[in-house]
Formats: sequence, structure tokens, C-alpha cells
Amino acid sequence: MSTSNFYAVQTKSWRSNGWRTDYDRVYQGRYVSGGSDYMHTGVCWFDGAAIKATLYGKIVDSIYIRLYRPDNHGISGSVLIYMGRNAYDTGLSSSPSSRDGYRNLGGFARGDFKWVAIDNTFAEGFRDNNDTCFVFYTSDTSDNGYAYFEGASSNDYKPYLEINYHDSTTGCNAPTACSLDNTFAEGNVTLSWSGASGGTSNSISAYEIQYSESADNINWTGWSGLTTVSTNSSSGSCVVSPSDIRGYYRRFQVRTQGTAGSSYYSGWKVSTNSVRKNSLPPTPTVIAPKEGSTTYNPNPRILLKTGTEVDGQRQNIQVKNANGVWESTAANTDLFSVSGWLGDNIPTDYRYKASSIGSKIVNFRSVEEGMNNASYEMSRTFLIAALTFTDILLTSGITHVKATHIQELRNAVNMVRDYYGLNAFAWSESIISGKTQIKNWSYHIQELRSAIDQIISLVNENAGTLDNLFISGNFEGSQGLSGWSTIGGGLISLSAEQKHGGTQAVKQTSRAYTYSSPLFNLYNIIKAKGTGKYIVKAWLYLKNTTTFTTQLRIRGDKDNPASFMSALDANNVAVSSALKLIALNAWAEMTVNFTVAVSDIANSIGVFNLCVDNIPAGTDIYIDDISVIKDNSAFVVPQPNWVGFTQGRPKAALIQQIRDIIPTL
Ligand SMILES: [Ca+2]
Ligand SMILES: [Ca+2]
Repeated sequence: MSTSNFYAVQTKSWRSNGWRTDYDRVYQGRYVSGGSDYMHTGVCWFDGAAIKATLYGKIVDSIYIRLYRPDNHGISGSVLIYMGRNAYDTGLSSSPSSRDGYRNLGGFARGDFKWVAIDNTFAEGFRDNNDTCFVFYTSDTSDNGYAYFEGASSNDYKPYLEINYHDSTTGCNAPTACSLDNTFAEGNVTLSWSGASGGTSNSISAYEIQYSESADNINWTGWSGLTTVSTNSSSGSCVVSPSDIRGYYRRFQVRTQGTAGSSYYSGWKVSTNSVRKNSLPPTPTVIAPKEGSTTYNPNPRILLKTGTEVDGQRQNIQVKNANGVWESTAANTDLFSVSGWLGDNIPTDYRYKASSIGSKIVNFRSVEEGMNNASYEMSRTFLIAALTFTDILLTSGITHVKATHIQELRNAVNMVRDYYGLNAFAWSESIISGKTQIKNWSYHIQELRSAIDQIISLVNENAGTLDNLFISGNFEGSQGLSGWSTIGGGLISLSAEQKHGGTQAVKQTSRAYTYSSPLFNLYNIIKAKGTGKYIVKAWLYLKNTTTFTTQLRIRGDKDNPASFMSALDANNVAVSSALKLIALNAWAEMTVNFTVAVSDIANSIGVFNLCVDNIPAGTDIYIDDISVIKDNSAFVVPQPNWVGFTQGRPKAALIQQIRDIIPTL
């Protein structure tokens, strides 16, 4: 709290005929003996501008005025003094009055020289209303209202003010901005805020931070205290953690603390976003082996599928193999039929390390991209069994086919079906030695083949082998020639003149060079499917009068660091098919095989241009029915070439074929 004092700077007293000339006194009331003119209104000026400046932005605690009533004149008793205020300047030439009435200061007796507490509004009038003076006036027209005080010219007794005040205090202001640098995280994120300010007499000292949680980013828990960050700055930041519960959201709020204490903290500013705690990737679905099942394949197939990653991250499937080492679709791309980082619900097959017979345990998990958290693990136990039969030697035309032989095959096939999670096959009739008629034996063989074919379909479908990745390569769809350009100039168009399939093919005319060709960049198609072996096929038709050899090629761009395959020759050729002799005016299929390594598809864009080459300039060409296929031959079961049979006596060769296939399933 502060105290300031101010002396009166001018005093005058007004009578009906104007100011008195004795400015050294300030009068109130009527001197009855002097006549009706002697009714006084006294005015006591202070330096209003100085007081206003002193009290600017301050709270008034108290104000006192000291007055001296000399021990003469007026009645000898106490006189009630009434005081108002106004904003007059000292040159006032009309009758003064208070702008808002008069307050009773109490009684002043002769000789009183004392301090009187007056209402705070007398000080606030200087501060807020440009007041300059106090005005003394009473409605009492008798001698009882008459008194005077020493005026401004008095050395020792002039009117004097004491004003006590303190700085006014206002609350801090909350930050105007508050947000997190990430809305999805495994670990810590940064909360930042800015735009805060302190209040009057209340500078910033710290920021208080709270958090709240939600399962759905809509419905929130109440706020919980987190921390306080000490700083004098109008902005700040703080490392904060996401929820402890995976998948939950956490938001924050910040308020400004100031030196004036908790009564003057700002309101809360809630962060404009929230952070979701990363969820673990899904445990892969294991289609095969079924828990506790049996296989006769010493190099068993494991059928897998990714689950749904709720955060949208890609994932790799990992298998802990017989060596106890985790192998993944991302790092061990040749061990899986579909490899790399995978999206949701992507099937892929894995070949379990070739093993001796016995019980095996294999473990599975997935790992999410970026944050590298592993899913919960699961395991499967299965048995690699030896496949044995009652009759070791089964020579066609010599050994009789017996009921036991069919029964053993049925049992073995159903064991394998169980391994792949398929139901036991519903055989049409029981095989009972000495009872089941031999004339139905061909149906028994056919049933066994059907039971095996279902296994093969399941395995091969999960391996993802049959997709033609170049869906617009037949030139029949709405995509037309989108994505096509040329190498070596020439004109390309869709043409119905020649076509291998459908109604049209791509045609190139005005070919100036042997390498002039339609051109399509397969990079995105290959990158999307990942590393491994590929087979690209295209049908070519040459409009010419002589035969010659030609090639299907993949060209890169040796000047482009993003080019597919580092090993390019001087003509940017990465891979070529064998030279093929093309007949006149006939379609011929060209095939090129290659293996894509991790480094070949590491970039977001690349050059992997499919084209033909070694065709004489001026020859018009047509291309149609292009296919790009991921070669998963290591994972699929080759479709058996089922040996034909006729009705009649059972043939041992048919039994033997099924016996041979079962361990390959
Ligand atoms: Ca995740
Ligand atoms: Ca076509």
C-alpha cells in the first residue's frame, strides 16, 4: 500500500456578490450579523491532475483531510461541516456548488486542527471524474452553520490530504492457443501453448496443466492434475504422455498462474486436439496348422492372414521357425508368398523349415510399421508324421487293391484336411473288407481326389498366386491408354484391326527405330505387391512380310536414382526375355521373368518400363493381353495331373499317385 499527500493549492469563498477577497480562508455558512449577503460557499482546490496521475490504476483504501478551524469567529460551539466536490478550475466566476451533494464531516469546534476520514469517493472523484476541488456548504442559515478554515496560503494550517491506495489487480489471461504436436503416439508428445498474458499487478509465474481421457474422443472423464511449468513467458511447452490405455485419447488444458495468487489465475484453455495411444497390431490369423493336427509334409505349409490394424499402420507377419528365430514378411521376403509390409486381411503362406518327424511348436506375431510394437503372440503345436502303408510294394497289375489301401488313404487325407482346418471328407460309403463292392472303386478314387483338390485350392488361394496384377493390360476397360507412352517415338492408339482377346489391342505406327515401342511403367504395380519373383507376359502381333526374332524388355533409367534395378546396360535395359521368332501375321506370347529385391522397390517412385525391342523400323505392331503375375511356385501345390482310369479292376498306380501326393500337401 502507498500513501500520498497533497496540500490545497487555492482557496476561495463565494458570497452572493462574488468571491471574497481573502483567499487565505475558506468559509462555510452564514455570518448572520453581516446580512443576507454573508452566506458562504467555500471552495478548496487541490492539484487535481497530480492526484489523478497518482491514483491512475490504483485502488483507494482511505482518504483523510486535515483542516484547522481557528479559535475565533463563528459560534463558540461545534459546527457541522458539509463537503462536496467538483471539477472547477480556479478561474470560476459563478456560484460554486457540489456536483453530487454534500457529506457531513462531523463537528469542528473552535481551535480544532484535526484529521477527518472522508468517503473514498472523494479520492476516486479526482481519479475518475477530473475533480479539482472540494466545496463547503450548509443549508443551515443560522450562526450554527458558520465557520471558516485556514486557507491555502497558510504556512502551517492549510488544508491537507492523505490518500492511501494500492495497485489494482486483475486476473491472468489464459493462452489463446493450445495444441499437441501429434494426435497419435506410442510415446511422449509435446503440448504447446501461447498467447497468455498476466493481469495488473499479476505477472505470469507458471502454467498449470491438467488432462482428461476418453475412449471415443467424444465423452471425456473429469480433469486430473498433471504438472505445473514455471516460466514468465507468454507461451510454453511441456512433454506429455498419451493415455496408459492403448487406443484411448488424452487431451489437456492449461491455465495461467500469476504472482497475485490463486484468486487471479486465468480460466482454462483446452487443447484443440487430443492424442490417441497407439494400439498393438493384431495377432495374425493362423489358418493352418490347426492346433494339435498332423501333417506328412516334412516342409509344411503355414497359412496366415493379417488382422485389422486399428491405427491403420501396415504390419509384417513374423514366424518363429524351427531354429527359434523370428522371420518376417518384411525382412525375409523370399520365405513368404506375399511379403513386405502388409495391409489388413492379407493372406500369405510360409514354408516351415524342413524338419524331421515329431512334435513341433511354431510361434506367430505381427509387428506394426513405424512404432515396431509386436502383437500378442500365439503358437501352434503340430506333428510331422511319417506316412506308412500296410503294403509297401504296390505294383500296378500285381498287387491287389484292398479295402485297407483305400481306408489308409482316407485316413491320411483327412489328417491333412484337419491340418488345414478343413472338415473330414464325407465319404459316400464305408469301405469294409469283403463287403464293399469293388465296382465302386473308381468313385472312391474320385472322392479322394476331390478331398485333395479342396486342400490344394485352399493352399493356393491363400498364397495369392493367380492374380494378374496388370488389370488394364487387355485394353478393353475404360482406362484406355492411360499410363501408356512410347520409347523411340511412333504413334500409339487403341485398335480393333488386330486383337488377341476382346475387341481391341494397342497399336503402334510410324516406328522410326528397332526399339520403338509402346511403354508402360510397372513400378507402382510391382511395389504394391512386394519383392519376389515375377512373370510378365504379353501377346505381340507384327504387321510385316518377313519373320524375325524379338524381345520383351524391362527398361530402367540409369540417370534416375529412383530407377528400378541398379544393373542396367548402356541402353537402360534391366531384363529381357529370350529372343523369340515371331511368325507372320499371327499372335505370339512373349514372357520375361525376373526377381525383385528389397532395394529395387525402396523408393516411392521408380522406373520399370515394359516394352518390346528388336523389331524393324516401319513395322506396325499390336500388343494385347499383358499380364503381371507374382510367381509363388515355391508356395503352391502343383495341380496333380490325375492319372486317367476306367471302370473295372482297381489299378495300383492310381493308389500310388495319391500316396505320393499326400506328403507334398
Ligand atoms: Ca498400432
Ligand atoms: Ca484386347
